[in-house]
Amino acid sequence: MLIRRTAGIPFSEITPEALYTDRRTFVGIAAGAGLLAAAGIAGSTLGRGRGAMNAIGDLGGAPEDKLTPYDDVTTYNNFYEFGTSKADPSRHAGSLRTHPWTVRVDGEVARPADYALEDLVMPHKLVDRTYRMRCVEGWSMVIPWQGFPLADLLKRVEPTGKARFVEFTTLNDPRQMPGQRMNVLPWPYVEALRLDEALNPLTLMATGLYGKSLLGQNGAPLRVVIPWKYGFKGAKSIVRIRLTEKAPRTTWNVVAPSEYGFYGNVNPAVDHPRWSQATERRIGEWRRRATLPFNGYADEVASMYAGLDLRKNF
Ligand SMILES: Nc1nc2c(c(=O)[nH]1)N[C@H]1C(S)=C(S)[C@@H](COP(=O)(O)O)O[C@H]1N2
Ligand SMILES: [Mo]
Repeated sequence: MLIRRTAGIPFSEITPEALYTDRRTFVGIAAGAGLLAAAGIAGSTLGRGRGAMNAIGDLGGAPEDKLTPYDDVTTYNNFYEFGTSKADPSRHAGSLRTHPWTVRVDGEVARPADYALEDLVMPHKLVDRTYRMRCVEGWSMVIPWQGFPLADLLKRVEPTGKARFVEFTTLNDPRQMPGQRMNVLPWPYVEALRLDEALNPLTLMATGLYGKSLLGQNGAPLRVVIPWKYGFKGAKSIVRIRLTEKAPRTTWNVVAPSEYGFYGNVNPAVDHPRWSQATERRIGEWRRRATLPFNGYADEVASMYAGLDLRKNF
């Protein structure tokens, strides 16, 4: 298999490190801006003020959709590779080494390869996308992500005519991931999308949030974000992206098929067998709010499911 590697600036030095002063203004760090310019990806995050968030998926500044504080986004996590309690990932993910990092892209593509992370990410223009995120457990957050559309990557690797699904695999390394020394889930964690879902412009490969590189607990160095689906679909710390003809087996669907379907679309009308999905609690608030069909992204995604029985295909 071809190894793609280019000498150059380490990824750690070119990842946007803009600081958020308030929810709409980025303030660049001068040194960081210089490195970004040198790397040819200036303008991805730094130097963009008002309007930076006006991409697809921007929430439009509705006061009821305030950004979830950075401290909550980085300390209240699900990442069972680092333990099953919400505080475990932020406590234990410091042991995750994210460089060097290789992502295998294979299966039904014309250009299969093992990509060094830099080479996978660098060709893409990074975008800012603030998304509502809804966990199947009934809590939600609003997170300003940085990354690039998965569609851009898929076009680059040229799916074959047989490709119908995209599978994502998380790192499997019990030395770095203490939760993997326990049998809470079959490792590695695997998730998948239909190809049309993967190509939807909302689907993001995230490399950062709040203008900072992803921390281990949020899925560094690369994770997938699908804002109209429950959080479990968004595999973290991805080492392999495989295109397939047949539907891949996905972790939570294998473990509990009656509770977690392949689709995992947010749907307040279809309850989890053990609890209602009609409402949610935004982290940082006490009141419960109504959960929206497709998590509020129906205009962008509902057409992909026309004619599908969403009670059966949950
Ligand atoms: N590899 C892996 N990916 C994962 C999980 C996990 O346990 N392992 N948890 C999922 C669940 S249930 C949720 S809600 C989101 C949480 O992402 P966050 O902690 O960045 O908010 O990650 C998803 N991705
Ligand atoms: Mo979740």
